Amino acid sequence: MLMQVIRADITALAVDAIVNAANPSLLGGGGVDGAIHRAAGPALLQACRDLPESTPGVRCRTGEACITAGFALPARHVIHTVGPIWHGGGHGEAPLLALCYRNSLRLLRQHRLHTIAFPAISCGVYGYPAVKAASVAVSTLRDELAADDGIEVTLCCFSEEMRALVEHALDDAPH
Ligand code: AR6
Repeated sequence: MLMQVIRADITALAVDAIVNAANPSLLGGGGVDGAIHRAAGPALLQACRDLPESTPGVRCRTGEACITAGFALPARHVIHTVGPIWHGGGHGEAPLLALCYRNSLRLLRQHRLHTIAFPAISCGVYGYPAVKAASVAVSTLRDELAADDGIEVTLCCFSEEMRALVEHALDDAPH
């Protein structure tokens, strides 16, 4: 398993799948979600609308993941996942965030894809503390990925500060 950390705009990455930090409606928003929808074009919104709702207005619950095409993006697919909103850490935030990573990888494997880029899910509007989120991301990915499964993971950070912090989590986590 290969895991790298870069500072980049995730919408520019030509990987099999980029992950979107979405909200349960999957109908777009700000942050990385807004950037992905702008870069993919209106066909992405239509593809999201076409996904079934589990309850009115909910296409993807917290911790779940759904896949669409990437449309005008250089990435072939978008895996939409919904991170937890940070409520202080005592409301199951860490296991829910871990589920986002696990369920995204599950979809990647189901679709026989190999390269995936994640943004720092929940670390913007949803308020998850960056150091804690980086540790969940790295330990979950290490746990999920075998050395020889051919999957290449890019942790795509939008700021240098976040890149350094995730790099640190990679150095710290048990190998
Ligand atoms: N490329 C990579 N990372 C980015 C980009 C980009 N183009 N733009 C922002 N980030 P956020 P959340 C980083 O707020 O906290 C939306 O409105 C950003 O710096 O996008 O999971 C959804 O619709 C931060 O580190 O996602 C939801 O309502 C990280 O991406 C809500 O926000 C995540 O920040 C989800 O909140």
